[in-house]
Amino acid sequence: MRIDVISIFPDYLSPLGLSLIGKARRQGLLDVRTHDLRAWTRDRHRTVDDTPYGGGAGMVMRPEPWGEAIDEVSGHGEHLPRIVVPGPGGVPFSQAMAAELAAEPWLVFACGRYEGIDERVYDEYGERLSTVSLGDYVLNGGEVAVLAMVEALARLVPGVIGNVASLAEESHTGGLLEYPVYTKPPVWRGRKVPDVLRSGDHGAVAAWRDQQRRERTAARRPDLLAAALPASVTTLAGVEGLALTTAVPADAGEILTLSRACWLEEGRAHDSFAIPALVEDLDTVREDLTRWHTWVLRSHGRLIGSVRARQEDGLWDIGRLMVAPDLQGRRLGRALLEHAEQSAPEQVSTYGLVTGARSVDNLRMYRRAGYRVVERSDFRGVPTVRLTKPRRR
Ligand code: JEB
Repeated sequence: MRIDVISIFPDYLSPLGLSLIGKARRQGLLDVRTHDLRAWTRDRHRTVDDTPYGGGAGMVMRPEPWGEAIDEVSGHGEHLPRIVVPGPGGVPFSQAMAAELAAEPWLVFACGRYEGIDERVYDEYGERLSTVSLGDYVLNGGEVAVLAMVEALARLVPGVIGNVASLAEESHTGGLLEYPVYTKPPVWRGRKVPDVLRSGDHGAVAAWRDQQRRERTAARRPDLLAAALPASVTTLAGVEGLALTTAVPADAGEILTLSRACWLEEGRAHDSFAIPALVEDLDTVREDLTRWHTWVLRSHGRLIGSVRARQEDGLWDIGRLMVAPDLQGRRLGRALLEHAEQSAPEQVSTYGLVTGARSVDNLRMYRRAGYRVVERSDFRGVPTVRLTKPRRR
């Protein structure tokens, strides 16, 4: 991957020669080139700034050196690099953006100073250029932001981090903060390492760490909790990169596909393919997204599960609980069910759902989750059961 950085303080970027990024450069994994913006000035004083039109404090970076610098660095090949301009008013930088940028073959970072860069430079490069903010505080220029962004994205470039397992672990945190870590000595200044971590009980360690993550997230980042996975999912092994989100219309096609795959077995078990989840069309799925609260579970972007719910008087009606056939039997369905239950509004006193009378595996799971059969019925010749569960408070 090639990274060019243009700045009036190229020395500010010297840390990019150190540690893992320095090593990756020496190994040829990263081609980082820094440039002095003043090389593209033409006057005796190598001027890059001027007073703002319309008045106001400070100075603004003139557009000409930026245009010439970006054009010369970018060349005129078939594939032009994406341009990233750090600024306090940009789109917030995130791990997702780091992953997106890490997948680019070539990036140009343009570090502004003073009050920023003449707006026409942003207009000139249109879609090729993104303004990105490191966070909600004010820096003096873009250099520190570039150091942070390059560090975050470089470690996602294959080969830059030797230890691949540490990356896998990060993608498995389920939207919660990290658990606290300890090493030797077992007692330091009278402070003991928690006994459970030295117990050798892997299950107890996993449960303790999950609990710690939840407490920390609630205390420090309550904004993350709503999207976090239920406790039962974060301790699951073997399914990585999980993200649970509210479904949007763009999810409808994948939900339809997954429904068909999941309810085919139900159709077989009941000798009927007239089951709604099997026969409905895309428009119905889309329309239902407006009538139900629907959640989708993804693993590295792949839709692997879904569930929906809506309120009917005091009842929280849960339905369309599905998990991709190759990932069933890992408690993901149970986790989605718990998530739907926890999302019920205050007034709800009972959870309810309907399933096929011959769906033995599903019925066993619902029973274990606390559901009991309250009614037997039949839908177009298919025997069904209605189950309910009182809400615990
Ligand atoms: C980035 C920059 C400045 C208004 C006030 C001050 C170029 N998260 C961030 N905070 N500040 C910056 C940033 C990022 N990314 C940032 C580039 C420049 C601040 N300034 C100073 C600009 N506008 C100039």
